[in-house]
Amino acid sequence: MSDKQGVYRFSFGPWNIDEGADPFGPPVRQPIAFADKARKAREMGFHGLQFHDDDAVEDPDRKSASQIENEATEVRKILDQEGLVPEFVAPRLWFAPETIDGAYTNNDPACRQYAIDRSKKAVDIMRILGAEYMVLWLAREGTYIRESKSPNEQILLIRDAINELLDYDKDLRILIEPKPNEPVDSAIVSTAGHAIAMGYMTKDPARVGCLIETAHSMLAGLDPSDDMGFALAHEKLWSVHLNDQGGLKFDQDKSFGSYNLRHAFNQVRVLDEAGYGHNGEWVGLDVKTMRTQKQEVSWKHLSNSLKTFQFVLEKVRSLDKSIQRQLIQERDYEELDRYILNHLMGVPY
Ligand code: XUL
Ligand code: MN
Repeated sequence: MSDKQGVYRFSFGPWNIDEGADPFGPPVRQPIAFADKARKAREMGFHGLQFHDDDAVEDPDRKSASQIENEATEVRKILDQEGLVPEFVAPRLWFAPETIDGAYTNNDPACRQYAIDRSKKAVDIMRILGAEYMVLWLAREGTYIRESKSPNEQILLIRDAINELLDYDKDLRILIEPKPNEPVDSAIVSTAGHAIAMGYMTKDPARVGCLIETAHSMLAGLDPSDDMGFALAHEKLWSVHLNDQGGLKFDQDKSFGSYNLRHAFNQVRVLDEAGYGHNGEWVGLDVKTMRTQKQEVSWKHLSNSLKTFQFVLEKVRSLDKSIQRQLIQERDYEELDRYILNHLMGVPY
């Protein structure tokens, strides 16, 4: 990696190279084997991979402990061969019939138990892979109609579930990835503020942080760089999912900076100025292959996102701080706007 990238470690998840199915049409590409994705990750300059539990062990609900151990060990071998680090494991708590009405907040206690058991399996998989932490995207914890669940009870149920996982593994660190909607109409832990407050409610707040995803902040109508700053001020920004989003639509997971370069600039600026990455924090991507892409170029959104990060990082580090300071002092923010735009466009100021 070039010096410009400094301390940053980059990752993505195997689901970020997909077959192109969407709610309106079938797959348009052949699946790519995990080993090929891992090789491609290394070739593109990534340092690690992210996992859902079933990205590592297919259908863990139907596997014994020893089957889980064997399958996860095979994945670990591939990672080792490629020199890649497993960043996290996230339990997929939104696919099984038991999670139709939520996982930890399901109205049926048997379904809630399923969600806890499945999460514990994800911890086991995490340990076999050697992943650094667990990510909880609380996909179906919320409602389609308000009267179906109590909002305060949902918060307490999620707290209790997290406490049970913290007890299950005394070294476990959990990163909550907030998102305001999709798949449910209204998610209960919807923003950085909710995620961090949830962590403080648990029995060991020092082991609960958050992961901010660009698109998720934007879907909440917020600026992702502000959300990152908020989490940094709480010392809770333990990972990020960089991508992009064209306004309040479905979760688009576009390539980083592809929609709003200035947004990308400001996210990297906030991270870099805060010394993010110096303690090993990852720069994760969560970007989706365009459905139009042919098989042989179905990874370009990843290399493009990485290139954009490098480009924007160079812009962040070459910003003339004395000009910025002076314009702030003069309170001439129109001129500051001009300076930033010129800088981003490469036009002399
Ligand atoms: C969903 C999302 C997930 C999480 C991991 O929008 O971002 O892929 O990142 O479960
Ligand atoms: Mn994500």
